[in-house]
Amino acid sequence: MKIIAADVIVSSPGRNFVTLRVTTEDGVTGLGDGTLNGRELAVEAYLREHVAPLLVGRDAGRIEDTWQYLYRGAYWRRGPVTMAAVAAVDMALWDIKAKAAGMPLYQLLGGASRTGALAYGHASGRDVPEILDSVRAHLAQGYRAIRIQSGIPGLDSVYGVASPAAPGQRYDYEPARRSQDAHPRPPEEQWDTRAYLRHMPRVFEAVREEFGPELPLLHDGHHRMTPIQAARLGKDLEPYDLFWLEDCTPAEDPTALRLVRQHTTTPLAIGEVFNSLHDYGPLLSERLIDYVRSAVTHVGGVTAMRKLLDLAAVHGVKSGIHGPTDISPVGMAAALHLDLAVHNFGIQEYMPHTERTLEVFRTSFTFEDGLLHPSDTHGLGVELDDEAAARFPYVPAYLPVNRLTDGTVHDW
Ligand code: EZ4
Ligand code: CO
Repeated sequence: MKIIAADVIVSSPGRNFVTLRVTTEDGVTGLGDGTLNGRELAVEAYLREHVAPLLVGRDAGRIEDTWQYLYRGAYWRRGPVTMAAVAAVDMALWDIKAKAAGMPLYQLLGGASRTGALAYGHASGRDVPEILDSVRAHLAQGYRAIRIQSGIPGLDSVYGVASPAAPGQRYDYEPARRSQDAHPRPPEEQWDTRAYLRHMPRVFEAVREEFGPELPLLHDGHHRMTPIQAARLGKDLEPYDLFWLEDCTPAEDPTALRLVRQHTTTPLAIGEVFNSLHDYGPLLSERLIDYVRSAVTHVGGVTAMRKLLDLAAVHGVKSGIHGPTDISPVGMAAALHLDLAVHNFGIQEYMPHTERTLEVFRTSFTFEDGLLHPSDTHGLGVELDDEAAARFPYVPAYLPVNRLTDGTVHDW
């Protein structure tokens, strides 16, 4: 089945998404997600200028060969822009293969290993009463596992804390700030690690006191601690039995986790900013983490994610696929097919997309009783409405930059 077209669609139904649509001579189409938060137009240009022309005329069925051709064949391999582009192609080709086979993708990946994928939701608040309300609201929506992020006394705005919802509105969290300015600057947030380290154990103490020992609780450190600070937080949170502590140190130095691991039994997760299996370095072979956090969209697609999860399985490490709203519904669907199929599934991050996003992306996956299911629709199970997409053109939007209270730039 020859590829006759590869079109890039950038749309902004509430936030920006980069989608690749591959069309074959038989009229079968496949979608892939190449969204890279705040750098969408770089992926668009990479796909349009350097990848799409290579796809036309290729056999859509040769997924592994196409992956290797785009990865190894480019000489300049890896990097977030390149790998998001490779991922978009890879997802689209798996979508086509599964549609042509008349199956949902998870069947091609070995079939279902479970009835659904345990999802975690995102509770947050500026203070403990707001957090407890947010946890209650998530439990009422059916979530069976919950991430907790908290405001820090003395800091105005902190990663992961949603602004309180207006009456009747959803409690949304979206870190990339949109601007109609053609060349906007990223917004800035403030940070103080010592204040954070003092405050978080109190937050988890209050949540456990209110909701008991059963509920799986997660927390994201978002790359802000030094190894010794992360070791201390892991230790201080041990009484509250976290499901995981995510991204406790900056991810570019995987060896930092050796020190953290020596000090705490709090399970560790890392990898959302990784764009290659090789970024994990010794993390898997030395068993320095418990969950891999890569996104299908950023690690190079279904092909790369399957290899990563198989390598993780060899070392007893489980999946925790990244699933914020900056992963499009296409990337989310790809994650759900893998979640259903692989043996070493751990948990799936889930932040529902807005109504507006779902006008552009027609999804079929379901969320029921805390479990996600990709549905039995053939392929990935997501289609893109071109007319709706055209109504939402690109809007510049950037993630925040973080500064310490003295002005020093810090990891966000
Ligand atoms: O900040 O996806 O675990 N989830 C996260 C996300 C990331 C955003 C960055 O684009 O850390 O909220
Ligand atoms: Co994270």
